[in-house]
Amino acid sequence: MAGILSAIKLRETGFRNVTVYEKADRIGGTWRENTYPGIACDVPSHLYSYSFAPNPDWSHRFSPGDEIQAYLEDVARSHDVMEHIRFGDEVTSCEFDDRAWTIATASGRRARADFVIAATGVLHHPKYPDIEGLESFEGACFHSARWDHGVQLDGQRVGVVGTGSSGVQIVSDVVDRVGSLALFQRTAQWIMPQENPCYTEEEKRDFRLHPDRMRELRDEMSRGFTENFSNAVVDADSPQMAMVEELCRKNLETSVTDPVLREKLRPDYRAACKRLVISPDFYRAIQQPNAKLVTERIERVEPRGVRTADGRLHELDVLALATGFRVDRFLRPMRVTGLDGRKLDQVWAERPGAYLSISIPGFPNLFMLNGPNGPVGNFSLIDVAELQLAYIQQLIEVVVAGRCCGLCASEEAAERFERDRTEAAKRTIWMSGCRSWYLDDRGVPAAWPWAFDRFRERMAAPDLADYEMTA
Ligand code: N01
Repeated sequence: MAGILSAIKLRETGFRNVTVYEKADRIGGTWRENTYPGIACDVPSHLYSYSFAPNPDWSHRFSPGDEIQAYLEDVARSHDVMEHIRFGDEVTSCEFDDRAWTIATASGRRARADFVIAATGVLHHPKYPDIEGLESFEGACFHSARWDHGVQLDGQRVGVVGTGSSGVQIVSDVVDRVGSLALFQRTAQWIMPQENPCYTEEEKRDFRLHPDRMRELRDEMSRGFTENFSNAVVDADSPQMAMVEELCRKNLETSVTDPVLREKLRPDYRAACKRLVISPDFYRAIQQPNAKLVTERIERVEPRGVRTADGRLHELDVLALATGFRVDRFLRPMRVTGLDGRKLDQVWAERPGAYLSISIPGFPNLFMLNGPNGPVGNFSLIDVAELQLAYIQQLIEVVVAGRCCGLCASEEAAERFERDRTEAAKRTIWMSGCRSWYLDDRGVPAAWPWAFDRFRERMAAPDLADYEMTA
């Protein structure tokens, strides 16, 4: 998503020599990799679209993953991006030598670049659980982001580990066709109810005839999302968070009839502390007669299934691991070397960081989209990337105008940003007492801890006093 955006916008502003490196043989990022049953985006589709490429054909308010994949391919094609992509060639290293970057790829190619934009994504590297005996399982076993569509599910005994957004969507989708379904829950999740109506043919025709209506709808959705959620998650005491909590609690009370199951599904932390799960039908799914919620700790996996701490063996044919992602990777495993031989691996040895999530001191003319500690999870990442790219383009302009050869954030600015960020994080809902992928090794949310409006303001124009320029 962010790589396509970069190619389109850079070319629009006159850059002719733009290459996009894609290690796979198809574009799409998250939407190419995640094809599990039931996948959809929980940001409304008219908002989860590029601002410059509204799509009248979205089928639902929250459209499924394959539609998003097709949309991204469409946009890339119609904006002539495809011819700028080198497919199937993984970037292995980027090295700065005082003037420019040398990009090396797995195929042995070496290319020079004045600027490097890293659009490598956040939720990309699957996190496999460390469960004893996992490899001994005799059935089919795969991660949610590596779904094996060759495996038959109909009538099978299916196990799902994990109750994040992926696990919940998988369970809701497959329950009606599998023989039995066991959901292994380590931590209960709050579930935000959400209707997902489809757009009628008439509405789509109307969008086609009046594209302004899509823009208006996008703006309206963006405003609603920002005010009711994005701006509010950073203040645990906000009335909006209390409202979200009430909606989730009511959803649980009214949707789950069995009091024992209801208590098993009740989280012991505040709603939206973990990334909020949005689902119209998870509670329906988990109450089906062929479904069971397993809350006993997984002891080990055996050839025939999953053994829990109470000694029970849950026999399975298929085991899906919806266990999330390693969220601290970003550009890695690429080897990135900046000024004076500085290695990114060393700079990020403790944890990844960057000034405004975009620039790393000592790494001139390297900029990240959806980099470390940026707004993740609670916003449209397309909006985020568009704002970041417009900011990065202003930095590039400084170099192109001849004011310097290269620029990157100063150490002082990066430290100040990190200090302020860590302090502000204390007030967020993410630090109200739960374990989640937002929290880094210190328990500090690796996210933008201020209102989304503040992010927009900071992205409007760079403060060049925070940057070091090289002659
Ligand atoms: O992953 P997660 P995800 N034994 O990290 C459990 C986006 N997304 O792929 O809570 C047992 O949220 C873990 O348990 P616990 C969205 O930003 C969006 O679901 O740590 N269980 C947890 O339940 C989302 O937040 C959409 O105790 C283990 C689960 O696995 C992000 O991607 C759809 C375990 C991991 O949940 C990631 O979501 C999908 C173990 N050893 C994803 N290890 C939409 O837009 C982990 N778990 C709808």
